[in-house]
Amino acid sequence: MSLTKKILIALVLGVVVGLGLNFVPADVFEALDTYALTPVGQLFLNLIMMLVVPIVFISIVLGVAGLNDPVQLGRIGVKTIGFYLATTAIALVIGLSLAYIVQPGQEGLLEQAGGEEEFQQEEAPPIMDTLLEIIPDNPIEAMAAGEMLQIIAFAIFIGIALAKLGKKTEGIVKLFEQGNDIFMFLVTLVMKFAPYGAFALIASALGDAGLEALGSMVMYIVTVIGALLIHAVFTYSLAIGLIGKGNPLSFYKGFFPAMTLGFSTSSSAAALPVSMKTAQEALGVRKSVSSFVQPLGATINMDGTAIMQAVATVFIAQVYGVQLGFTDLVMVVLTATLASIGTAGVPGVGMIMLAMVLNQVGLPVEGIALIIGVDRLLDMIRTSVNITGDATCAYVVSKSEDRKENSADIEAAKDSSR
Ligand code: DAS
Repeated sequence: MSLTKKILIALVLGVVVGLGLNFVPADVFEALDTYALTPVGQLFLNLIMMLVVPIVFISIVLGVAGLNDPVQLGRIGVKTIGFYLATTAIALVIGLSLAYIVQPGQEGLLEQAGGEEEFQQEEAPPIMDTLLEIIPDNPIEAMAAGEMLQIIAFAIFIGIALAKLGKKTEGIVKLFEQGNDIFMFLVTLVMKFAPYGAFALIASALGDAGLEALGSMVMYIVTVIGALLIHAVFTYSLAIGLIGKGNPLSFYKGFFPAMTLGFSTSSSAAALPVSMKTAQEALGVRKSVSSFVQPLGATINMDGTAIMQAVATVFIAQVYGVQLGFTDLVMVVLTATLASIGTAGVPGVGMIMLAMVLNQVGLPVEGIALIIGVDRLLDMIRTSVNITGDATCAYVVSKSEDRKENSADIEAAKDSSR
């Protein structure tokens, strides 16, 4: 049986068992969760997180070194950032529009939902600090701390040096190529454990969410999932079909194993090794493009998260009876887009950024207590959308580079025949 089928079965079993755990005594669930589900889930998460920093560093170094033409790196960079900003803005508009159409929040819901879980507000870094700190003053410390943007920046510099130094450093390039083979092998090895890890993570999350929380939040959950599906199906399919000139169905079929990993781990960073391997092997994305676009996207591009923030902001405003004006909505779009740039793709980061967005439009951060109980479930789905957006960008940019190369070859052939 294929790994994808095993993960799918694990996901279904995880949902069934997770919902079933809502009907066992709380102390039985606690014991099961503490001694079985959480350890297995955390072990799996640690195994893949262990590979993230070396894979991101090595693949970007090789990706940039392979672009022996810095102009090409610049062109890919501009296309990538432009695509990410455009799709995040579209995601926010979809989220805001659906929230206004469905009107999921109603006054007085705060008491019903209980909102018993206290939300510990953490500050996401101010955007200017993030942009200034992209260049690490200590790259080894950046790697130890998992500062993804700093690791990406350092890897780009190393890649440019290797591209420029050419034969002088071909031994180092060989070393990085062998390092890449090592870590790609380890990804395959760790993924054999994925069905067990996925089952444990989902059963634990659903068992913990509690059916009563799910019940009172049903309109909020439906609105978020609806907006995620609209964005994933329409926006990405249009980009794949119209810009990438590809077949959206084969794209989704090929990328599905990575989507299930994003779903079960709720972490773009943890899913990154598999996302890149899948994009390169199943979608035919150029290694040099995938190695640059996807790690960058795992950090700065989170369309699924932007959708949750848009719906949550409107939902909380409705529950508190606050009317959001047009300027408020523009602030939501700006803040949510910028907020996602500074935070890495790890479980629950969307909640941290939501606090920033609520602050920006003057809504009480306490409103987050309403939705925190169901956030883990929605985090799974929106992370899957986040990494699909990154892969879509890599696919579209890679295909445009192919077309550019083909037309250059045709021009060259015409010149030589003249
Ligand atoms: N879990 C985050 C990610 O890894 C998304 C989120 O928290 O919204 O993409």
